Amino acid sequence: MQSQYTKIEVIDSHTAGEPTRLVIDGFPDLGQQSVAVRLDILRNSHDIWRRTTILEPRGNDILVGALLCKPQNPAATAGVIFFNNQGYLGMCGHGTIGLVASLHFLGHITYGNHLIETPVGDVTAQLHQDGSVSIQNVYSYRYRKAVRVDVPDLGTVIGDIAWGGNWFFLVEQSPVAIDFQNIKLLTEVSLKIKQALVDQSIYGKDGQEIDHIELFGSHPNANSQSFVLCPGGAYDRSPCGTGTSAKLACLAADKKLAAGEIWHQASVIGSQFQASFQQADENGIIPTIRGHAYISGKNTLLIDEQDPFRFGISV
Ligand code: PYC
Repeated sequence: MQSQYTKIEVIDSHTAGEPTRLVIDGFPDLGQQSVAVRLDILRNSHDIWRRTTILEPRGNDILVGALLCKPQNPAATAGVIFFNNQGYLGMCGHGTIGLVASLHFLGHITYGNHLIETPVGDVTAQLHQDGSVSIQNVYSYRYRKAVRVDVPDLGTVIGDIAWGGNWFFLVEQSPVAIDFQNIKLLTEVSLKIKQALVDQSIYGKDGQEIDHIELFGSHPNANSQSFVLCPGGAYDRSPCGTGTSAKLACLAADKKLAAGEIWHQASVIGSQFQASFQQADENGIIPTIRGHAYISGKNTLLIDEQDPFRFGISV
């Protein structure tokens, strides 16, 4: 019997090692409302498309999906909805850099500034002549300082809670050295901290789940090196754009970094973002994150109606 295929068109890229799969065609029409509303429609009525695109056998746990959307604002270049193996993200820094690089690869945009609509607010992206991209992220702030959490096998861990487009628990002194050799241990420790936050009812503002854990250490050629645990249990290969934004919010609150000063944030694999901020008000900042994305594929995903795993492998 001849197979019938449904198709999804994607551009794959990676930003500082962290992959982004930009969906340019093939998802259902989500309407013309804000991307925040369209995210809810995708989550509640069409989640199968996320799973099909991102889960094995077509995707994997580290892949971040980005659905290209027509923006509401005629002055904006694009709207975007980010998703991963577990669900949806408010904002994604590496993914926005990947989006801009992919739109440039497709010939849809030129160098300069681009307004991008995300579910948690508008961001501005600047595509530089050298191919790097700067993202002026959403308003970022530290919500709570030096929060104590009791973690089984680790004891008391102290961290800040901050918003950078997603919620982060930031541990200044990682209990495990930030080293590529320690990925398994860093992941285990971060998962324990994440679970302890839930068990001890420690949340972001308005009871929102803290779904990213960030551990920090020193680095010989950067201001800091981090390990970032993403919501689905994978670690971020990049220094994490929203995580670096949360970090800047804490540095600004502690007056350890001045507005306009450059901060070099290294990831656990050694890739780097350059970051700085403008003070927005007494509580928060507007961060700018600069990085480079590389195109790694221009693909048509095929969904064979006879394939028992066509909608992805999940529990
Ligand atoms: O770069 O913001 C980011 C990010 C979030 C999750 C993975 N990367």
